[in-house]
Amino acid sequence: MDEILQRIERADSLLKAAPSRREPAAAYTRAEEILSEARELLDEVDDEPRRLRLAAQIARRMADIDVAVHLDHVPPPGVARAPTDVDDPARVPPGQHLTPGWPVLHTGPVPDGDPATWTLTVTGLVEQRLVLSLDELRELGTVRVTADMHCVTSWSRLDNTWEGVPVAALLDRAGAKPQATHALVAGRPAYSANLPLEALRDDDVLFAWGHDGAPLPPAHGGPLRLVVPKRYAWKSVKWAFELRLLDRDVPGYWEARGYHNDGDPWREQRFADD
Ligand SMILES: Nc1nc2c(c(=O)[nH]1)N[C@H]1C(S)=C(S)[C@@H](COP(=O)(O)O)O[C@H]1N2
Ligand SMILES: [Mo]
Repeated sequence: MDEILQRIERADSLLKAAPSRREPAAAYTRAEEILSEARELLDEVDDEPRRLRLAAQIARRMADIDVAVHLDHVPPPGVARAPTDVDDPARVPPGQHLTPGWPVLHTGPVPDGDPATWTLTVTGLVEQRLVLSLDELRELGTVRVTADMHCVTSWSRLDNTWEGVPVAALLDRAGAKPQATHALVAGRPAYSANLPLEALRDDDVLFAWGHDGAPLPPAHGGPLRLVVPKRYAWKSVKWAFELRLLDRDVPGYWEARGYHNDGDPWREQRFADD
């Protein structure tokens, strides 16, 4: 515990001093290393609520570092500018700012995803387990949804037009068993996010293969990603390969590492201790 708190304190003093340093990037990199060490030590904390609180403190600082050094708010080549001149509080959740670009954020390498062989498995508490190709997903009913994307690191990208299949259509096809209440969506290389089935049934929640009229770029989760516009973007699992229905809520990758379990941007549910 103390070793974790000591590292958080050291990271804080580095982060505080970083902007006035001659080489701020070096200070951020060092702080990131120290916070990674702290995160590894979390496994030794047995008290689960305390572990999650510490994880939230670490995750919050890591998100600040992402904003300070990793996020380039210029649209990369081939990505259309998203609107940034919107000043409507009903459109921009608290604490968010608009970016014209589309930052790429994920852990691990971008997996090799051949659209011709990619499959999505619907399993767990279902009447019928499904393994569907992209063509089979399309046949279930293609829709387009225009929605905003809100990342917990504080950028929002407005007006994304997603093309995909509603998760509700998949749930209807597979048949959720009566005891199924939640789901875990898994993505490559080793990622997941949890949601209540009710949230997945929302009509803006899709497994998407298209974005703004083009195939979803590999860096953004192509060939297939989950899109959950009403939650922070970490719930929008890229390179999605499995939807597993459960009779309980099982935390996903970030939910186990200090992010909020629900992640509603309008309520600023960023971290586990918010
Ligand atoms: N498979 C996978 N999906 C993922 C992630 C990841 O690490 N792996 N990161 C999530 C996070 S934290 C964010 S903010 C969004 C970013 O999506 P983007 O890169 O298309 O902007 O993807 C989410 N989906
Ligand atoms: Mo994120």
